[in-house]
Amino acid sequence: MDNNGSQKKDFDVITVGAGMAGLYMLHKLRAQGFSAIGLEAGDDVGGTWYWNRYPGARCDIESLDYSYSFDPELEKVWQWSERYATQPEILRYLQFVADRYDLRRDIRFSSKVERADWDDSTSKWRITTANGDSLTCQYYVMATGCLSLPKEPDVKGVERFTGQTYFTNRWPHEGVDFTDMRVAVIGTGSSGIQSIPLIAEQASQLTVFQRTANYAAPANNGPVRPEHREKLNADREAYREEGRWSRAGVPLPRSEEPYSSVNLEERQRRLEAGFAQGDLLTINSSFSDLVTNAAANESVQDFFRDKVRAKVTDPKTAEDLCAKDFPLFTKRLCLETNYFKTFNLPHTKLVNLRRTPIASITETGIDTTDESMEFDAIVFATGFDAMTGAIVAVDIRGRDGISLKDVWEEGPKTYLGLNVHGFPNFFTITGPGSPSVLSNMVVSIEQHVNWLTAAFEHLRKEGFQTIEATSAAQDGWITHVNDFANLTLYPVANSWYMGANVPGKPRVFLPYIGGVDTYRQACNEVVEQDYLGFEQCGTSGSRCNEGVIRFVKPDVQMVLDAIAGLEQPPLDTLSPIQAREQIEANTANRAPGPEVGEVLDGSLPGPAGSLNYRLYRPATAGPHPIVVYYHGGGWVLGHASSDDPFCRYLCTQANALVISVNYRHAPETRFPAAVEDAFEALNWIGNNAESLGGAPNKLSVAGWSAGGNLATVMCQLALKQGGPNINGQLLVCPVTDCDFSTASYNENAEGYILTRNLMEWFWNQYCKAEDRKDPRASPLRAESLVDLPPAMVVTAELDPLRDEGNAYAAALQNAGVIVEHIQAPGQIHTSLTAVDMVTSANDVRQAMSDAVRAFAK
Ligand code: N01
Repeated sequence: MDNNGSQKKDFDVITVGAGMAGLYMLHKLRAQGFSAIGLEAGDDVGGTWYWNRYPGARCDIESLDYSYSFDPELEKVWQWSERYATQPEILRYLQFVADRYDLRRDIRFSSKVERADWDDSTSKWRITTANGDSLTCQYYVMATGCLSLPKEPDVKGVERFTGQTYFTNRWPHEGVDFTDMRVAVIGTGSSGIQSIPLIAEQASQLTVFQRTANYAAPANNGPVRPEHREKLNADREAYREEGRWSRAGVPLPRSEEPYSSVNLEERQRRLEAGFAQGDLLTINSSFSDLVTNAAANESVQDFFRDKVRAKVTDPKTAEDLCAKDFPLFTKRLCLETNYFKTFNLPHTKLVNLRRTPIASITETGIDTTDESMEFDAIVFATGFDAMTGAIVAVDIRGRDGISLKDVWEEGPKTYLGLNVHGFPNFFTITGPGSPSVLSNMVVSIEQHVNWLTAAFEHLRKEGFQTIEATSAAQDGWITHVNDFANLTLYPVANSWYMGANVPGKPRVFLPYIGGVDTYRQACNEVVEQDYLGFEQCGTSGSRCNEGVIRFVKPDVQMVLDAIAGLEQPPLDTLSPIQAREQIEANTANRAPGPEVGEVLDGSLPGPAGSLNYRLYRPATAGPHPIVVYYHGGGWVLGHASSDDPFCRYLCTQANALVISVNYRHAPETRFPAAVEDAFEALNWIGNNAESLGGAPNKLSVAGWSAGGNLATVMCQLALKQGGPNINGQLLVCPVTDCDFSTASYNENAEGYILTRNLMEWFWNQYCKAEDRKDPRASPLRAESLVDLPPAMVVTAELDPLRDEGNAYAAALQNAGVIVEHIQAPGQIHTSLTAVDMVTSANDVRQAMSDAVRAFAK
């Protein structure tokens, strides 16, 4: 039955937009027996490729990859003529797809959606269009694209110009002839960079107004690369599957090597090869850290700038065309064909708006602060209100009439970029919080459509009418999206990824940067866990597996993955000597931590022989407060320098003399040897504070894990024995008790490096069962904690020791001790001290060093 123009008013699904996403959605829905209609503002299919008809418009992902994969037959009958197809060819492709699957009969064109209202009593959406149509549906899907709502031209005097005005993203269908015209182009993003060389071919004069220079690689366009076609043809499904499980939706090898680990010659070779390849992804994939390491990024920026200087003859123009204001890749890289060379043409001029901003557009041209210029036409290549603009352009009202625009006032909130809490049965294809614009859009579109249509099928089968993200699941996802973005340089740039191009738009990183592969895995796991974090409701009841799909911080997860990749035996299956060897080998190549003024190794007299220590002195003038530090390692592993990066961190950040002291280890010497050594060392350091360069009476203790246990035991002993005077205690994931029955021991028994088994192994090595309740082993069991020094207790959410650390913080507080307590979400036992490796713990670490500073005051 034809839905287009029919009187039918109620559908299973209404999908908005007839671009790549909308077309595939309709095709899938029909195949699965859902009644569906597409509403499209334009008068034909094509979406972005319908509107963006400016000269030079092409895709920037190779056409073989930038095409549907859902039908192998389609892939055979459609052959791309070029590596990067032009807009007309891509539009023809989408028209071909619409015809081939007879999709037009289910699309109403020239139907701009204005409102969407959820009706709780019927569990349906009511969709209202500008031409007065009012339709209802169970599921409402916005397939409106990420770059579809043009940004308002925010240039003074824009309405005064009496010549011709064009917008790249709303280009006249009949084309524009610029012959003999004086043309201005404002904007040098992808649209400007693609259109400028072609406009220059016609115009008598071309003036480009550039506010921010962009990085661009050569497109090196031409026929489809034979080796590319061969690779696809050899095994289409394997090729497509590789794309689906890749970082950016294109099958491409990714280097695991950081930039600094590669020698100069090899770096240059890879950069040149990537540049010659002519694509967006190869250079970035040639090293592991170009978007996370500022120094590496800066170095590759130089490479790009040198390429511009080599192409542009006038040195001043060349310099102006060199991107300098943001890290490479943090705005979308542009692909150029003759863009830079266009500025060598005598009738082309570049105006650097940073030097001479536009004062106003006038009736006849553009005035900068420096000169008045006359034009016949002005082309605005000024971009889009990206990712959220087209969605909130519709007045979408969820439960109780809440407005999506209001909910998103401080930035979009979504679960998986698919659904929003408070808006049941409402979905966005490639919405904010999904890889979308950071990926090959077609791969991401297909993934979303497949996920959604499978979800609709599931709900139908299970008899549910509605599905809606829970607030907790959504909050968890937003945190995860931000955590990932914060590991990168992206938030630094004033890009449309950050919403920074639209005045007044909240500054939030919009897409998900964890990768298409990682994202797909998360979406799959949500389904496998019975739609984790979604509430599913029907007339006969509701079901919700409440939870957060990604709660481990992304960089912590990377560490876990790297360790899992080593496939080493668990420490608790080894002898103590083997365990020590394994740990030493694993940490041999770790990042060293920050530079300090001086590192000194020495020894001090212990109760049973001398004890080594390592002293870290700040570069600032002393004397410094002293922190006596006790290393971690379950009383079995480690030594005075085994927490080197963290000690360096504390030294520089807290401006303190950190002295990491060794103590005798188990099983060779068992409890209470470590306690006796630790106390003797503390006393010796207290007595020798001045000769060590420390400030008298400014002594605090710190320790991680078993070292945290010793640190607080020191405070208890010092109080009992009348000295030394300790100003404060920093306890990082401390062992405070021998009880294995806590919730955290059960929840985090496995999978986060410190396991329950390993902790049992440590206790068994360290302490006889009958000694374990001694407060010198289990300080939580001390009779009183009154009068202990101020404490900072830091625990990690995903640590078996979390609850005993939390209990200790609470017990200190109850005893009247000044306590600062942080439970770090998404962190594990070993990540808080993993300086440089786990940057998501930077805030917590900063709080630790602030606390240590405060102890000394
Ligand atoms: O838009 P943009 P776009 N005064 O926002 C300037 C995709 N795309 O349409 O950077 C003066 O990138 C603005 O300057 P600044 C692709 O994902 C793909 O070019 O804000 N200048 C900037 O130079 C791309 O990233 C293809 O300082 C003003 C430019 O206008 C995305 O679409 C092709 C200004 C806007 O650049 C957007 O690209 C085209 C003002 N008031 C687009 N306001 C393919 O190849 C803005 N600008 C597939």
